[in-house]
Amino acid sequence: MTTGSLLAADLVIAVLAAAAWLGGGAASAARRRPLALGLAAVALLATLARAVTITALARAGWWFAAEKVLIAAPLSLAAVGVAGPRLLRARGDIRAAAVALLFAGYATSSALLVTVLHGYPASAGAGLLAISGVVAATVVSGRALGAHPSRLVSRGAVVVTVAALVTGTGLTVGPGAAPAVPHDHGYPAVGIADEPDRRYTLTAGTATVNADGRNVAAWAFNAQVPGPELTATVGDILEVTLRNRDIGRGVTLHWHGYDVPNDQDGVPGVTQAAVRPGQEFVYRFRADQAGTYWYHTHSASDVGVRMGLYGVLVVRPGPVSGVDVTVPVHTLAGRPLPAPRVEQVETGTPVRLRLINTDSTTHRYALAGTAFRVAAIDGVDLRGPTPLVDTAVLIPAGGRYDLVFDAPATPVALFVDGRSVYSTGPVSTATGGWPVLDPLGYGTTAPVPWSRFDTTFTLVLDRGLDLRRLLPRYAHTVNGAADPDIPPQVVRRGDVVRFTIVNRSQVVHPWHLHGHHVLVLARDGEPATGSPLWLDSFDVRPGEVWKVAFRADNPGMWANHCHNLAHADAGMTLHLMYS
Ligand SMILES: [Cu+2]
Repeated sequence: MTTGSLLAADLVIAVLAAAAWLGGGAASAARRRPLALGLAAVALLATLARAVTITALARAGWWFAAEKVLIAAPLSLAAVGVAGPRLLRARGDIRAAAVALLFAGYATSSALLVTVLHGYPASAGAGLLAISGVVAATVVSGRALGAHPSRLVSRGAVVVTVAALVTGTGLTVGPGAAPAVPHDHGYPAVGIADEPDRRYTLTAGTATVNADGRNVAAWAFNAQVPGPELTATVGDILEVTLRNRDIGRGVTLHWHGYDVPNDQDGVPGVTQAAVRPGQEFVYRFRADQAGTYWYHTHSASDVGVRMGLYGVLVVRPGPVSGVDVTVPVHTLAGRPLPAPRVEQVETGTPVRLRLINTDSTTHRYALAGTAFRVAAIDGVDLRGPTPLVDTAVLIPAGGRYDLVFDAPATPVALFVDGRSVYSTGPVSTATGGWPVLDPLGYGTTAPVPWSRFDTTFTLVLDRGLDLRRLLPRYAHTVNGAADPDIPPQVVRRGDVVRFTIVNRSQVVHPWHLHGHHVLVLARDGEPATGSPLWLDSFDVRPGEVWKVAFRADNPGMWANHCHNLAHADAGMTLHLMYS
């Protein structure tokens, strides 16, 4: 069983236990003896089963089980300890066990709420809040059912509740008072003074475009989705003028995967101010990394990119030889955008397909009709890539894979999630059952260039209630906090930095650090064995633990976020900061 399915199973069992205890309490209050006993038996079994799932999760990593061991387990023990003996003694009137069963229900429910609303890290505050809720609910239920606890017990309960509530609230809010990212610099325009080799102008505006045969409203660069393809040769100085015609939410250009100087990174409120309607901003940087990249707005990025404010950036080492095409995949208004149609290619011609996933979720790509190699991932060439046949690749949100092959005499076709997007003729192959390439074991290995790390960080990805804004929201969190309250990761220039990313949520988080490529060291404790993988976008699936490293060689303030842009918008964004 994977850690991801263990997390899901534990959640289901916890819900079952809480519901059965509460149901048993209600049934016994209504003097429905067989039902009450049946539900109590289910509750007991589910509570015991949780001992197994919590132990297994703790063995997979403390991040997955902390609050379950420290808060849920003691509360569950108390539930069994109080409800069990009371049930055994309730031979005559089952109603006598009602308060005890309800207490067990409140205890397991509040432990469940700690996991669902608070998560990692476990805090004394969350534990105390949970206890105070249980005590208060039990006292209220007892009164309602006519149970008359002694004056001492009642006073004790009130004291525990008030004390737990006061300390709990303080402790919960306290650690969140983290230093927020300073958002008030003057944005010095440094850039490069040299004369540019390539000049482009991108004008952002609302537009109507054709998506899969239907006209839909879009936000577009130069009235097209995707925007114009920007190309350069290594060494070129690229100058891109961004103008905003009428996008009220503002626009910037972020060069996804391109490790530009910080002031060219296009993150509003961090490296520049958003470009408002009628304004412009000039980006200028040297194209010194060959590879497949893309650009997109980082202002209101979730809606902005989804509506079409993106395009391709390709930097080639020299003149194009053979067929070299980009295949950006995007879903606009729920419809896949068509990929460029391809003419018949002469047999033996070298072909490079630059696959780019510009959506917020993973896509599955399958190239049928030829053997191929994955020449590069996220713009960086792989070492010793071997030929693959009938193998699919998964590309995370924001990720790029370059597939290369020599054109065979027979047609080839590229399928994305089972749909043909590129073909040189009819190919009828069922690709759904193909195995998926694991890039961590593909190509020729090379030693990790560092033997020690100067700084280490751990990011635990989860969901939780965020109460630090006027409207409470169910945020996507990092270490229990949501943007802008996640403390920045502070590094010194030259540091070798290692960070561990743990996903204890139920959904995939495609992680994306700006300004740096990270070298993958290990996933779930298994070291990477293939070609060195320098990534800027990688899927951390539920229950996975990734270890990656990079050298801090690009000073500035960098966004470090989930590239499911709806998640980033809902709190899952922090910053890497040079001291
Ligand atoms: Cu995410």
